[in-house]
Amino acid sequence: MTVYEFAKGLILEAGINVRKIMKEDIKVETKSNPNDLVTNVDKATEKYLFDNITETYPNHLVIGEEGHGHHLKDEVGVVWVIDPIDGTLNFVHQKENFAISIGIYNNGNPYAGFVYDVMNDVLYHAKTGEGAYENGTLLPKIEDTPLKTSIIGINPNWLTKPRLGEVFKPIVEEARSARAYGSAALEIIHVATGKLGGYVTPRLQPWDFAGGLIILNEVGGVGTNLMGDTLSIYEPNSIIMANEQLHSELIEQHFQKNNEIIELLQQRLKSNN
Ligand code: 2AM
Ligand code: CA
Repeated sequence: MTVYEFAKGLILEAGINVRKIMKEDIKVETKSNPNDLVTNVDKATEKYLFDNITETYPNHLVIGEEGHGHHLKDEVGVVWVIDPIDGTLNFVHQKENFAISIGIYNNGNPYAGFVYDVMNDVLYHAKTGEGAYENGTLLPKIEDTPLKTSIIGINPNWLTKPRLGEVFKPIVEEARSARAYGSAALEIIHVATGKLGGYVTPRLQPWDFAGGLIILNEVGGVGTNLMGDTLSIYEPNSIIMANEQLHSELIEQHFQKNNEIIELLQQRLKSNN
């Protein structure tokens, strides 16, 4: 069995377990602040993924959100970047609109990405160079769109921030409209399926974007930080995921114009890391 086939089976099994345990009892705890939640399901699912990966492949490394993973800086070899539940607030409040996300990198190169929309039982998956799939169906390449006819994915909370609001408000004003789905992995998938032209956010952790980015790249989409730099799976970053045309337009017409604010944001991301 290839690593790709193993990962595909594993994420589907993890989803079955999530659907089972969430019917019983969801125990919610807070992390860094009252709105930063984690549940017994996040923890159990990360442990399930971590144990299965490391038992099957003892030399593979894992980066995960809830503490089971290794703490890596730039290791060589195979690295799995996993989020057991992406969209924990949706998981707790809505019992839907959340995903399990896995990105697998080999010596820093993208190998395969998986985002499992658990409640809809839809698995998005891609092996680098072989296209992206929604369950068994090959996804077409996404189309270029200018901002004025695009729907943008953005969390409205960012518009309330004094300096970042200055950067993001004109984007929302110029776009056809804006949407917030509450799971970064699924927002990236919505870009990969053409439902959104792009998704922007000032801060994501690697496990929020690692799987989705590989899928998006396979359909011709582009993912970078807000300065247009390549993303690393070893550090948090600001994020733009979009079709190629919209990506260039947002970088050139919006983010470069605000380079002082964006540079400050990048410095903060580095110092908090
Ligand atoms: P999570 O549910 O795995 O924590 C919500 O807008 C999206 O952003 C979710 O994908 C959520 O991931 C992620 N997120 C929430 N708070 C975050 C933070 N402080 N830094 C980075 N990502 C965050
Ligand atoms: Ca998570």
